[in-house]
Amino acid sequence: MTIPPAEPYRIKVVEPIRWTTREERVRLLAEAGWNLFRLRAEDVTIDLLTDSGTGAMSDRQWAALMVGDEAYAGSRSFYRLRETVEDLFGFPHLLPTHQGRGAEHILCTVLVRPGQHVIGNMHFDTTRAHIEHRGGIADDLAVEAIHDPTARLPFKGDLDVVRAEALIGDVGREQVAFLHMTVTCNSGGGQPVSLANLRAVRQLADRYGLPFFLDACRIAENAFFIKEREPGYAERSVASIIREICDLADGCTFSGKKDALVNIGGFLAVRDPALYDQAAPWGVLFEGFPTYGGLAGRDLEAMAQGLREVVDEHYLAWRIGQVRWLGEQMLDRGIPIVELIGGHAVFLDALRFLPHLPRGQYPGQALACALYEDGGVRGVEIGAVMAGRDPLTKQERFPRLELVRLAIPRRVYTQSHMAVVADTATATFRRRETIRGLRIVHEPPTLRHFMARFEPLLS
Ligand code: P61
Repeated sequence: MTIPPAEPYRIKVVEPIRWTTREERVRLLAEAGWNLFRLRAEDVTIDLLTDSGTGAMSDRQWAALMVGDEAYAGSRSFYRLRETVEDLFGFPHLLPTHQGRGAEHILCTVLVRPGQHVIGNMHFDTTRAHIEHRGGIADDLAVEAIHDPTARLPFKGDLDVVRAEALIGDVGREQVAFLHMTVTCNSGGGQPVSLANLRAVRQLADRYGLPFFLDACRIAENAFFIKEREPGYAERSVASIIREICDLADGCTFSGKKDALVNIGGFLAVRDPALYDQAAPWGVLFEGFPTYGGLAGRDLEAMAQGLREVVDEHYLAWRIGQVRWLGEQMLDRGIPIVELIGGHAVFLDALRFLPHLPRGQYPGQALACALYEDGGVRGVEIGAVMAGRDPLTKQERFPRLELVRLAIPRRVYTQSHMAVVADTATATFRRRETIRGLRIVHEPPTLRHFMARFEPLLS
């Protein structure tokens, strides 16, 4: 697949960004308690906090907003979205939701009973929270290589099917609610899942009579990797690969804020009409009537149009190529990152970047703050601060990986912005020995990632 030589779009509307000075940023960091979630977005020059809901819509999506049908029941826009989802994914029954977690809420309400396991490669944190909210247990059973940032393997998002089957054997089939594969695997570094593995997951589901769902929010990016890396798929269209993935599953939860190229929206899509009938009343309760699901008719239109655009292979080649280009710049300069480079983000390895900082001084958080100080670039810590404390023992949890994610919004930043990010990371890397650890000065009882305040240690 050839990557277009420049952005495969031109810019019709612009949004100014603000360049700040280092002195300002040092002051702003102190005011925010060294927690980048507490910054005002206008004080960030290049915002790589998330690729979720931060993409740019196309002229056709903006035009689609105008034809949104705002009927409470039976909106034309709902039917358009349903047709699009059925066309692309093959799931005929659709419940729109305000975003991905709304779909997780409905699915877990219907399928998870207290004490049951939901087995996946690596559950995203909202999925895990919804499973646990129902009294369930979320098991992350991706292949071992996903924990090794230096393992250069093509499909590190795959499920370890042997361990998954052993777990089913241990707890008993009745104690498993469903299998859930996140494509690409966000929490594991945006790593793709292979079709061979998804087929094995389907066989596992069939052996035990278990439902199998996808978290499909980055499915187009995953399909692109399959085309690039999996033998036999080079000549296949991304759209047909998406369909082949979905044909293996019973349905999907979906956050439209990623691969549907919209700022808000999501859905639950299922194959089985009986499951739809069970889910729809919960949809009404949590989200809204089943033909709008907490969204405006115009949002449904924009999502339908976005799904049609995301399978454009020039777009996808550029998108994945842009993330890869940024990662390769880092590698060329000796900066430690998670390899292979994933689909939506470059993940800096804070433990190798700042080996002088002990885990208890939050090297990921310190590195994220240093990048902001050096260039106004905002990423997000994915490490001990995010993991928080064990709910029972209240002890801090130190996950095996301590990362800073630089997630690239879709169609928003140009190549020269990416060059600024690479230069900023290089400047931070050059002064890495001067970067101090942090200590927490305020810690809320839950969700400290968003609200905690820190202070740099003196030495
Ligand atoms: C992100 F820190 N992702 O990556 P919703 N599944 C998957 C996701 O990546 C995902 C959702 C489901 C976000 C946003 C985010 O604590 C956080 O539409 C694979 O956001 O409900 C979201 O989709 C949920 C970041 C969300 C967070 C919650 O940045």
